[in-house]
Amino acid sequence: MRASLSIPLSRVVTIESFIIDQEKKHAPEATGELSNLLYDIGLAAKIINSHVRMAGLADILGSAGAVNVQGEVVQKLDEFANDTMKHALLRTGRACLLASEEDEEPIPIPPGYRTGKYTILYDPLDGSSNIDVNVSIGTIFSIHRRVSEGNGPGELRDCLQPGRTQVAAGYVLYGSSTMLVYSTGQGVHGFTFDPTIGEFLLSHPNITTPPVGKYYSINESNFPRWDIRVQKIVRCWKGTLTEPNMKPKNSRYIGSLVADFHRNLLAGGIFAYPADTKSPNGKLRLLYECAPLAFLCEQAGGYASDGSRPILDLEPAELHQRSPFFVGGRDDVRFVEELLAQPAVADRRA
Ligand code: FDP
Repeated sequence: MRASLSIPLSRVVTIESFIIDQEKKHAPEATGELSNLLYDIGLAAKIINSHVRMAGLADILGSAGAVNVQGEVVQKLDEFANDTMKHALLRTGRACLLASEEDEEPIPIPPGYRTGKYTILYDPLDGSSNIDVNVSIGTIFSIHRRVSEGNGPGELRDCLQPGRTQVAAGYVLYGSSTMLVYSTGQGVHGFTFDPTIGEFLLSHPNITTPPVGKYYSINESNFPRWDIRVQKIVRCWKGTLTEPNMKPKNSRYIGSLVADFHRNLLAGGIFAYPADTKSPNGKLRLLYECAPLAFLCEQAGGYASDGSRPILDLEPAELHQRSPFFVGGRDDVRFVEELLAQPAVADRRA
């Protein structure tokens, strides 16, 4: 139920007041810059949300590159989301460099604007193949403190940091309601957008995820392309193969990472996008997708792995690097690591 429906509006906790309280409690010496950066992202989320809610009207208003009834050029939603994030983050003096899943190169601060101490990496609209069919999509973000010295332009190495050093990460889910979920390393907190007052309200404080979940989420059409050990893991989840430490699970796969991750975070489960013969390094992007969700999951008591190593410990070599990804309940992900550590031999029971 929406917080505003059960709590008097005068008593609800907005995302702004929550961030300030968290900062006062955990980092009284902080300058407030990270808090402001989170507000900037919250504002971008509201703008993207208002356009996502109009997406069904795109055919009426015209498709990408076409001219709408007002004579304006209609932008594709993912391009719009990317531009909105840039506009919200580039000119505030808080960032030294941005990186977007939609841009080949890092995005510098425009000339004449101050550079700050943070880099923000983001996927402006993840699950974009779902936009046209009215299925939930999301925005994912990851924030690091710069490692290059001084206050000049940011450098590539400011972006290429392991997930462990993130100072904050989060996502916005444009679903049946819009939610912003984030962590600055003090737990994971979820806010639901109340369109009647235009605010994100605290609805899910201190989210935790169970060590063993009831769902598994994977694109099973890739089954023939997986390593024999991944096939075995999925058979255990389905219940067609039995292992002492694994009870069968229920399958749920939307094919929209933020939505799949969010459901499993709240209800308990494991999401997997392993390597396969078509995508030998996996499909998902380490910096824009895996690392921020791994950070949130660990903060909620879960775990994320590339199959043998914690996602948060991976040292990125490239901006758009991909990684196999297993994320969810701690024991569920450890089970994957254990089975992947075994020799790749056919199981006679399978
Ligand atoms: P999409 O291709 O629709 O943009 O990383 C992108 C992503 O969606 C994720 O959101 C989603 O989890 C995954 O790819 C789905 O991939 P498959 O279609 O291969 O299952």
